[in-house]
Amino acid sequence: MHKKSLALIALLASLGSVAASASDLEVSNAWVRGTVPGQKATGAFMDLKSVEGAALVGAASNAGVTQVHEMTMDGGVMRMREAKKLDLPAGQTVSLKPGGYHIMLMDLKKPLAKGEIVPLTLNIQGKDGKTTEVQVKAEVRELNAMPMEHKH
Ligand SMILES: [Cu+2]
Repeated sequence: MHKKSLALIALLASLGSVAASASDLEVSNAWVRGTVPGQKATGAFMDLKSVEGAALVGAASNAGVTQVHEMTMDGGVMRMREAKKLDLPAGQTVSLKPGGYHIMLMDLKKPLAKGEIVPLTLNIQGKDGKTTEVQVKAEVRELNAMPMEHKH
């Protein structure tokens, strides 16, 4: 039963008839915080809006190791950890921003200078449970565009 439905999904995908769910997602204001030489990690930020409702379940980039992160308070200290799933409720803008959810770029292959474009791939799970890839081009902004860390 399970195997059969997987085969059907593969067939539909190969026919190109399930390509629509990616266009359900609007991505705006995508940017990456610039880095200085030797800095190995930074964040990517953007606004996401799903018409039908969806979830962000992963991200990828050639810039380095890429993860979706969430910020949590742990005994008064802000920490971040990988988020397996970020819900995107229908019609609501969900902002990835410094101090909140973000896409973490780690083990950077090279510094990211202002004005560069970093291509990102978002893995978006639609209401139907299928995951599609959404391509985003994020512009690198200056290092001090917005502080990433919360200081207490
Ligand atoms: Cu992070």
